[in-house]
Amino acid sequence: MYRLKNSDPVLYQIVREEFNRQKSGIELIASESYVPIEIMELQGSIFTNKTTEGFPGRRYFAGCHVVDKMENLGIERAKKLFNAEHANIQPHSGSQANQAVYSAVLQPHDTVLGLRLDQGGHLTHGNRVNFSGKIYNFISYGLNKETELIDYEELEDLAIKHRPKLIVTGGSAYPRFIDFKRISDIAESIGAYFMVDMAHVAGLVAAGIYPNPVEYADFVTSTTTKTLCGARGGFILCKEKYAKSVDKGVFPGSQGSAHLHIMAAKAYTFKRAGTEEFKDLMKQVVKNAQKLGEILKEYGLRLVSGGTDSHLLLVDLRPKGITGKALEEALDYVGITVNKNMIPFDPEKPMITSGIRIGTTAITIRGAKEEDMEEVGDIIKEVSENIENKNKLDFLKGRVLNLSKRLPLYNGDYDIV
Ligand code: DSN
Repeated sequence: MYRLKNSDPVLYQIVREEFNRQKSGIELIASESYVPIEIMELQGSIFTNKTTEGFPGRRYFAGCHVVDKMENLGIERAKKLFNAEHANIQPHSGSQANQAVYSAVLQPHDTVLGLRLDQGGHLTHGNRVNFSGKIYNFISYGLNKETELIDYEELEDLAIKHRPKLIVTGGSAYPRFIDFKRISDIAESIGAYFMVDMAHVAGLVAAGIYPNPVEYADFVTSTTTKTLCGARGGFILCKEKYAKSVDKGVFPGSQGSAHLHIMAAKAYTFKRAGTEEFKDLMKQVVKNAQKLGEILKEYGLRLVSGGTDSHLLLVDLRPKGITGKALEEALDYVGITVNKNMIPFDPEKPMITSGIRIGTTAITIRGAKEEDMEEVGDIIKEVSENIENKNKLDFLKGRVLNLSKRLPLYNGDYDIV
């Protein structure tokens, strides 16, 4: 970044500061990953100069014969990876992918069922402060209080009672497999569309270690970040019969020009996620999450639903009498990044919470194995017991730094100069 260094040294220093933060810390935010360097190259590529609207072969701008090739390549790769009939890879984010499907099949005030945000869902699944909850009549379903799994019976009762036009599932803090077939059957029985937001688990789906929702859903939305470990954007998969309405829902329904530099990075993401190396990575991600879960349980914390089938753990901190906010801050101080998170039926407010959400994608990309999870788990335990003890936290900072050195970011093969 020598040009930036000369032309904007202030911004250059901020980039370096973030690089150092990422290098020297341990990242456990469940929606994060470290992208391959090729993704950064493509996101910073000359495709950023090109403006276009429409789809390959049907553009509103000239000079698109090259970007058409690139978009078609990305579409074909996405379809192949997930065994889908149609793919739209233009959504700028997961939220925009969801907005585009809603725009494709719903009218304002239509009724939709979605998983509650505070029980694992996502803002765009009908939260009242989000566009989804403002424009559409979302009815929320939740989890069974005992099992902390989706309450499929409640979902079915709500579906029969409210006759939604669309049922949405998937979310940001649900550690377990979702029974897509069961929800698909419910949707079919009342003539509703069925949409799965697989953003968190898309990499696991690509690797064949999480059920593929494409088999059951009319629409599948996702990001290419998170477990797919790629570009910062979104995409939609659907059956061929919905291709036209989904494309229209994206453009002109909810977006204007495409972000071609990000799209190129998505095309790379889909190729890489089909490799054996990626499958092995995803298997290790889940093994690491399960190992860390065991360690935290042994320490006396409670895992929502008892464990995980994925990259994600939702940890109930109440057995140790601490809040999500306090532990998030103390872990951040020592260099471990997590996010405070509501647990199901949480008595605390969203800015405090009784839980934290932990994901193992990023640390696994750095080469972490089960034995490293023992160290991570032990540091989390020590931090939990010493939240107010600055001297002890300062000591633990050293352990985090050692671990981060043992697991160098990009194998130490990337620098900003
Ligand atoms: N939905 C947020 C998360 O899961 O962290 C951001 O993608």
